[in-house]
Amino acid sequence: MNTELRERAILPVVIPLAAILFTEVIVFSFSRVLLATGHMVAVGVALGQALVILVGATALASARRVSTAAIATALALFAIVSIGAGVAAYQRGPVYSKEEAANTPKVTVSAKNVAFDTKTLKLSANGTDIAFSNQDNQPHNIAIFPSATALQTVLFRGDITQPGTTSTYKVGKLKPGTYYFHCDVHPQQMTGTVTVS
Ligand SMILES: [Cu+2]
Repeated sequence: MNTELRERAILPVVIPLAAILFTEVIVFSFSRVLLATGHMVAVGVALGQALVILVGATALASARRVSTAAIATALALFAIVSIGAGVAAYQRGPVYSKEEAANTPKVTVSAKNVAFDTKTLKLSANGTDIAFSNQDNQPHNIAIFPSATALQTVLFRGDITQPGTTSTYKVGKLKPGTYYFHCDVHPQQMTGTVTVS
C-alpha cells in the first residue's frame, strides 16, 4: 500500500516539482551572474554556460551506460557551481544600476526664442546626461562637433526635441578638450562651446 501510494501519487508530483524548482534556482542564480558582469562579459559567460550544458549533455547521451549516481553527481556539481556563482554575484549587485546611478553627471539646458540658455556646455569625459528642455515654439536639438569648421564629424547628435517637451540626451565618453555645439535646425543662431573635463 505504501509503495503503491508512493509510485502512483507522490513521485509523479514530487519529481516534476523538484525539476521545476531546480530549474528556477539555476536560472535565477545564472541571471544574477549575468547582471553582475558587464555587457560583453555577460555574452561570454552565457556562451560558456551553453557550451558546458551542450558538452555535458552530449557526454551523457553518448555514454553507453550512465549510472544514476553519475547523473546525480553531475547535476549536483552543476547546481553547486551555479548557485555559488549566483550568491557571489547577488552580493556584488547588478553592474548597470551602479554605473548609471553613481557616475553619470547631469546638466540642464533649455531653449527659448531660438536661443540656448547657455553659450558653454560643461560635460564630463566619462559621459553626461543632458536634460534638454525645449521651451520654444519650434523644434531644437543639440549636436556636438570637434569645431565650428568640422561639422562633418558628429561627436553627438541628439534627437530633435519638439516644442514644450524635454529630452534626455545621453552623451557618451569624450576626450577632455574644447568642442563646438549647435542646434541642427538653427545652426547659425544657436551655437556654443563645449568643454569636456
Ligand atoms: Cu534650434
